[in-house]
Amino acid sequence: MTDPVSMRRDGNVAIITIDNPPVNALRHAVRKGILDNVIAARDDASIEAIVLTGAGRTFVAGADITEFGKPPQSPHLIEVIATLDDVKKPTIAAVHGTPLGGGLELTMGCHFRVAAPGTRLGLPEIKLGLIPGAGGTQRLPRLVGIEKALPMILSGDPISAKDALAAGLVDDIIEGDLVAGAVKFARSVLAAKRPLQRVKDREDKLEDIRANPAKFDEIVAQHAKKTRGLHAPAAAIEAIRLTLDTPIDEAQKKERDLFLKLVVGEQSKSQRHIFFAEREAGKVPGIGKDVAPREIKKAAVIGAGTMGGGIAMNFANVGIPVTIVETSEDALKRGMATIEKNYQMSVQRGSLKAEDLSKRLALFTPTTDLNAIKDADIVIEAVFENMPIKKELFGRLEAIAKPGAVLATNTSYLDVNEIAQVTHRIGDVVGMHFFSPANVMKLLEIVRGKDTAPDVLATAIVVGRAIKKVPVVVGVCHGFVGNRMLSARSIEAEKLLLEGALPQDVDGALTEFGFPMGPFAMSDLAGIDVGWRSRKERGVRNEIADTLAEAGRFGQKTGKGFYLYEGRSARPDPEVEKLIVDASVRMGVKRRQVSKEEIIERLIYPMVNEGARILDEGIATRPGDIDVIWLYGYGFPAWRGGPMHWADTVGLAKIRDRLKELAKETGDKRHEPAALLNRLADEGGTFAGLATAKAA
Ligand code: T1G
Repeated sequence: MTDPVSMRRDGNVAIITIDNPPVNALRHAVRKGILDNVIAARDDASIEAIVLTGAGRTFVAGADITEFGKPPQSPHLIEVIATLDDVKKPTIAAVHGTPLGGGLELTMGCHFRVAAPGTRLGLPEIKLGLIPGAGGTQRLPRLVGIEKALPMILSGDPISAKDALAAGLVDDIIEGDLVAGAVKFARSVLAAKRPLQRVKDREDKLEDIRANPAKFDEIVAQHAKKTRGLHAPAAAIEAIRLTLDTPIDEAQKKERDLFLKLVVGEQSKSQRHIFFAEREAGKVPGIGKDVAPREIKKAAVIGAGTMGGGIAMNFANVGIPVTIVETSEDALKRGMATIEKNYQMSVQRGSLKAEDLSKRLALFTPTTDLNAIKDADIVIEAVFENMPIKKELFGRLEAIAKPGAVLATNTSYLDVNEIAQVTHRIGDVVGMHFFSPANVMKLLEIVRGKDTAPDVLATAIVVGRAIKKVPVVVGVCHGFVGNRMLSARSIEAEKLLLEGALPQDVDGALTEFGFPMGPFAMSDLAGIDVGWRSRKERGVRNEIADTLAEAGRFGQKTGKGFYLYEGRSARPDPEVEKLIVDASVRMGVKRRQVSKEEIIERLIYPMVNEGARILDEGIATRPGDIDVIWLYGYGFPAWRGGPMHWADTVGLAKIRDRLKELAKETGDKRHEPAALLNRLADEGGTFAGLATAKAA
């Protein structure tokens, strides 16, 4: 392993370069290398200035998250920064790519920071359930002020180099050769004999708020979103508040204590689990970098309804021209009108510039002629969830699409293998299951047919990432992974209503758990009639939801469903309570008090059980894949890490035993513990341990 940090000279300027691919994370050897080289340059009288920079695609992107949870090794980052603080020669951090977290904190040990255009700078620790732990909460406010620093730290979102220059986080933007520009900047500092003020000594941007500390709480009120039981935001605010009245050395110690408490907490462990699980989810065993994805320059979407329109928007949003096909001019016009309305809303919200609206729409080629997809590199169908309709369409696509085009179905639960069988290019067929609204939800289930070609699978993953989704590869079964587990939860939710709970009890328990909304509010949003029609087609009945639908209570779209609506605000409806009580009588179920704890157990344990079966059947590769699906597809709270990670924290034996009881109490075979769950529970194992075993 070559040294991850090296130093060369350009005349009287030392250039210290960090080279630790892929993101120059600050693992122990990197911290030690920086420290040794800074000390060497500091003590070398012939060196008059120091430039600190990173090789590869980015400056330091943070502490090495894989080191958390292991015993911290000196030199700690805070020691490296303290050594930089005391260098009496000009120190200049020359950054590019994504100087984040500890990487940005490292630069704030230098007198100056210069950035390449396009650099994005931030403190994303909050996204890992942490706070900056090496001075960031004290130094960023000293450079940019509390009004800018607090929202940056609470959101964890990076800012552009331009924004950073305006805010005072960087001192210059260097066009062209970054290092040469930084050396030139260093020489200009020397020539001008510019005063060298340490970031830690800068107080000017704190004067106003120190004189008017009430302003701090106003800023907090503006930016502290509903954190629903999250620990890191509160800790971040507590740390930043120290800038008002606590000397920085003491404040940095308190910041460190807050950080160390968070880093061993379940919430941060869960969020760090998701960070890595999300990256693992797109890796398919046996499909390495040697499998080249097909090039996608042009897309086509069949169907301009809610899903088709949303899917097409994803391509236009990243500049990929997309042909969108409907069966009639009317349907096409309606679809394009919805797309245009969505973009207009984005312009109003400021996420799309008005002048870009027409450019974005120009990327669409709306048509009723299916032949227009003949030169598309990928064709995604989003027509009715009906097997004969999909088969007929794929038969036609087969004759029109160009050789090598990826043929994807957006089906949410139908058998991709059966669809593929109607074509002679079954290797080109794959499932790309988007979640509604398709232009918003980040999850993309990539459904691997038994004959899907490796390069087609690789292409679907690369395209998924390119259109800013989180792709997870799943196998073929009814409902794949997400919806299969959702149906386990929905069955229990309906049974809980019959047994004594009300919609607001069930939804309330799940929102308190951390979901953005519960199953009944979700049904009202999606439309109770959607499930009702599908159940009628399949000859199954859901007593309460179908009774509501038969009463014309479809949910938000009819102003009433499980709840009564005034606009989007929902409130419980005594009529629904009566309807539920009558249903219990009809079904001969004696109503009783149902506790919050029981609701959570009854809703999530069966999901975990179904997840274990899914792993046993190889429908999902890793437990983390299931966690990522539930986070990005259904809003499972990141600070609980997803259903399988959460199950590990509850204890698999406890879950297994409760499921066994339920199976006995209810006679419902679905509660029989899955073989994998039984095995892990018996061994005292965890789902996480399973992933590691697989990886080994
Ligand atoms: N530590 C360890 N590995 C990391 C890493 C990190 N900080 N960041 C990325 N990786 C790995 C990642 O797992 C993947 O591995 C590969 O690098 C490429 O990442 C003290 C305590 C920088 C914007 O939170 O946001 O500093 O899958 O696929 O899409 O106060 O990575 O290839 O094996 O994401 O180009 C703060 C986290 C840490 C930044 C690049 N920093 N990283 O995105 O590539 S806490 C962060 C990112 C901290 C201090 C605190 C992104 C990226 P593999 P990638 P990318």
